[in-house]
Amino acid sequence: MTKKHPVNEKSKQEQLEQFKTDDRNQALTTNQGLKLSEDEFSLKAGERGPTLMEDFHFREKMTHFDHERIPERIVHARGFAAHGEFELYDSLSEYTKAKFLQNPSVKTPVFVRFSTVAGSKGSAETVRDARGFATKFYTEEGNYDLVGNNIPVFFIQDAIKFPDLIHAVKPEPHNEMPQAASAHDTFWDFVANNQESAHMVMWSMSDRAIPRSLRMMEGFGVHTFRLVNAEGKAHFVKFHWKPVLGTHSLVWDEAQTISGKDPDFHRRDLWESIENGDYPEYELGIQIIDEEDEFKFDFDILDPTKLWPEEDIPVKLVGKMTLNRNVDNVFAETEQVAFHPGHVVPGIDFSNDPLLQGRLFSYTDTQLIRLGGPNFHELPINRPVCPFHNNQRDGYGRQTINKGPVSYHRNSLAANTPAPVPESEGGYAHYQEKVEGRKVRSRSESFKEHFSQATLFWNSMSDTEKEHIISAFSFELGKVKSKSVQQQVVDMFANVSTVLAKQVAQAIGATPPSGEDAPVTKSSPALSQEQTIKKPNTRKIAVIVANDFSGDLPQVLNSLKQQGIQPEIVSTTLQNVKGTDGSELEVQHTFLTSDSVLFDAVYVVGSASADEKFRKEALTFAQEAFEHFKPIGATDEGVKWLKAAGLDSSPGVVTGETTRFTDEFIEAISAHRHWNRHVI
Ligand code: HDE
Repeated sequence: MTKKHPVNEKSKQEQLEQFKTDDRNQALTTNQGLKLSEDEFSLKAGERGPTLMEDFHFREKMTHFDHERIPERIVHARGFAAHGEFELYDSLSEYTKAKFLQNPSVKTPVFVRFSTVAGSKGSAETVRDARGFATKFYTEEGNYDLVGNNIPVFFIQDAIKFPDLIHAVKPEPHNEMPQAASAHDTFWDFVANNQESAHMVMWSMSDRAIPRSLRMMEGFGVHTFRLVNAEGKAHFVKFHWKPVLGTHSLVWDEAQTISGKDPDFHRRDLWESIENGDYPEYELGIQIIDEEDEFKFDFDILDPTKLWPEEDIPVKLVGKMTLNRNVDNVFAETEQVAFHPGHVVPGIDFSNDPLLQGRLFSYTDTQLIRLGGPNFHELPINRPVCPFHNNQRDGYGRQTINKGPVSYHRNSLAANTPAPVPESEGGYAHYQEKVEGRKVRSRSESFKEHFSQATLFWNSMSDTEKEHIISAFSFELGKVKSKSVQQQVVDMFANVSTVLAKQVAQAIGATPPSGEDAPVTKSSPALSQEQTIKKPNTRKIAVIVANDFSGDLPQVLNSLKQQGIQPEIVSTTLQNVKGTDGSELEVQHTFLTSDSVLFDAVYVVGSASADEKFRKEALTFAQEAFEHFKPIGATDEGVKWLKAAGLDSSPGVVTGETTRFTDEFIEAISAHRHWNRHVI
């Protein structure tokens, strides 16, 4: 009988607890446990003399500090994570034998890391980029990692091109500019010369690349995987995460301002939501294709630049993930977590997607340099919750103390253990797909059509979404210096839509394409965010209040809170504001410390005694929110101010003159943006 590793018999949370330490109220010691009497002065030969070599305390402290940094991730460096759990709705035994997908009463602990792709570790979070959405399920059969993005397709079809893509999008090497941005020559040169990128570029130029919140974006496994059931029958599968709050975005001007006002906008939002008990939730969805139907589609299901339209292959919602616990230490957990698409469990297998196949190599390789050796699986955040035993030994930072003389297979001295487990008893056996072929460096003909789904995406957008895409291309290409690259991109995207290409050409001074778009034959409504779930929950409202506000205000704020809306008071100083009836409100922000871009809506209350400066500050908030198509409410003096500024009678602007003010304001907040507003 093998003895279980004691750590692994615990739940993930209990397991992590064992590694935690609270340094508060403890004596200060060296790492060897020696109590220290002093921590401010190095040991010197005389008060004004040189520091002595003998000062082991100084050397230990300084050496540790000197070595505190590890390499940031080559991609997805800027990330933030949280713990949670996954619950299944119904058994998926029809499709897979994965144990965590059998029993709805089992809760599987998860750790999810969200990230941007291109920016360095300290870069702003609301940049235009894909977002990583990586989930580690700590299952009883080992860790399963679903390492996805918030965009369902990718720029390239073969992993061998990944270094080229990333070199092109990262800051240009001669001057290391621009940070966390694709709006530069090398990225667009790559796009124009690697036209398989067309579909993903359409997504990157859309609102999907500037999510409002990590809680409000979809996740996609991107590749085609396989689910295999207990009878050995396989189905092709694509994985989806659907946010319960719907899929929502920022507008570009707002996103850029937030980058300066709060570069931590997304992590703050996630952190605060979890602290407030507004736990982010995502439903897991699967699309299934029978193996027999592999060739029934007008695209190759192994091509990662193609999605499976939801209208043709419905997404079945199979479970829900809830993120309910913030990390205790970002380095120990978020930074040291090591994801890998090859961390699978029995019942989940790969397809021959050449992008996926290459990823199966890259992720372990990158951890070796990033986490300093082959023992990263022993780090608390990476440990499975089930036992793990093998003949691997030693290496930097090894923590496990493996007992006994035997560390090889096959052996007789340890009765040939640790022993392989038959498939029937839970041993992983790769799906026996029949494969044969010549060794070739080439691409399948079925991968060579790059524009039909890019066009499907364009055709599925609302007019507003199309405008945003045109503006995004115009912005990005407007920053490109090479006229030739600009023209190449315009010519390339004429294959998607001449309407798009003509408008972009006009904006950047390139030659527009001739011709017209073919009539629309197909669209996929699921691709448009216009169709998404809209709720008022967790929307943050700036309530602009001065002393002598009307006594009704606390009641209005309570009604908003009952809908899950989060009003936060903004005023001139952080002193409490007082109402005419003597009530007081705590102020959370001042005009100096906050800005309308950090809120989902603005509610101008003011007061008759507020001065001119206050009125101007309040109107700056309202004006900016107006230009970002956000809901605006006004009561009391605020109504007069909005009227005088001409902001009162547009869609999504609700003033206290209506008797149903609170209800109408909640409706306006639930709509999120009012695109039919006329903004100059
Ligand atoms: Fe990754 N990717 N990737 N990627 N990826 C990494 O692994 C790579 C791709 C994704 O929060 C790296 O641990 C190759 C697609 C996420 O820790 C690295 C290719 C998708 C994360 C790597 C791809 C992803 C990574 C860098 C082309 C969506 C962050 C650090 C074949 C399905 C995980 C690390 C986290 C991270 C390689 C393409 C998602 C270098 C070679 C497609 C979410 O191994």
